[in-house]
Amino acid sequence: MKIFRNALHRRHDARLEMYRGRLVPCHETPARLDHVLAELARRPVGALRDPVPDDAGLDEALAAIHAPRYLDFLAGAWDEWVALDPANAGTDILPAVWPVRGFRADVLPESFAARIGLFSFDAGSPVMAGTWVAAREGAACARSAALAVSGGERAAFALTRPPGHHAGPDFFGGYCFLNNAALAAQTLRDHGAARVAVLDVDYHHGNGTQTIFYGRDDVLTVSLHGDPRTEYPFFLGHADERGEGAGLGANLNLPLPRGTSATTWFAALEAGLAAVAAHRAEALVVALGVDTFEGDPISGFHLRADDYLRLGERLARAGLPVVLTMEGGYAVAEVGVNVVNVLEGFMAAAG
Ligand code: SP5
Ligand code: ZN
Repeated sequence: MKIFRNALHRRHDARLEMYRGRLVPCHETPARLDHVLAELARRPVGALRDPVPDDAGLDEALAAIHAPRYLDFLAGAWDEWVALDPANAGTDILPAVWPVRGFRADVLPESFAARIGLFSFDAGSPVMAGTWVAAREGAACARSAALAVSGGERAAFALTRPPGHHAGPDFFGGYCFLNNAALAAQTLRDHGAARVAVLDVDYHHGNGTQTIFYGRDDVLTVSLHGDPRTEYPFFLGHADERGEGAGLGANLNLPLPRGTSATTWFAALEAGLAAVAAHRAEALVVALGVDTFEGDPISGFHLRADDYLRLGERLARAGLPVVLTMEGGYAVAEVGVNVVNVLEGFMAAAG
């Protein structure tokens, strides 16, 4: 398996996220990815490589899934923040005001505070000096993984953080800024796959990916996740969301209650893979979060380390070329074993 690693991931190392009225340490830390690298050093399932250099093709791919004014804002947000007050350089940026129903999103405010609210949906995803550079290099990893698979590789992994699946056409949130899984799907489409599927196995609903492709029938989006009635991101991810317009029928949500066992989860995975087969997808993107782990501090499913081997095997048996993108997983010390188990299970079953 080709593994494209984001060597710039540490540039995004935010300090605090808002939780229950307090600022608490960020769950989404550089150590998460370091644990995957350490485990890959013990169990090499593929050589590590850098993505193809940042180029015009990356801009083009990003522009296909994100709005220009969102990308422009994110690219310049840190410089704007520091220009407001040089003392801001010591503090990460968090939004505190959002345009809810009835407010206007068409008029771009001049105020920085207003614009960062317009382009986000929570106060848990700090933007810092290196956020853009880290996220952009991650997008390059996702694109490179998709290009490798388009070129005939059976599987490739974008080993990156910050994660991506909560980021929508023009918003960040859920620790995500650029949607790596969507970028991989779009790249596969642009390089020969007529129909692509995204299967999101992170604990949280892949709201960003769903929203990006909601009106399209060429990219099926499937997500297995904690029921949004009780679980983050709360406002999307219900079973009755099936897509709209041309995309009607090309979105499948499989919400499961907090406390769901591995047995029930794997049954839902079968339903998700059946939809992928029915879509006649020619390539599969797996948004790989391992926050389904029983020890995850912010999630509520009960998968164990061995279950990730089984997941990898099952994904391989779907028989499609696969791009995996690294998403959530916050039991930091176990993230490496769990992620590499998926990759190892895949390689063992892919033969
Ligand atoms: C990619 C991904 O998995 N994003 C998840 C974002 C979840 N953000 C909200 C989590 C709030 C939980 N905070 C619990 C703090 C207890 N100490
Ligand atoms: Zn998650």
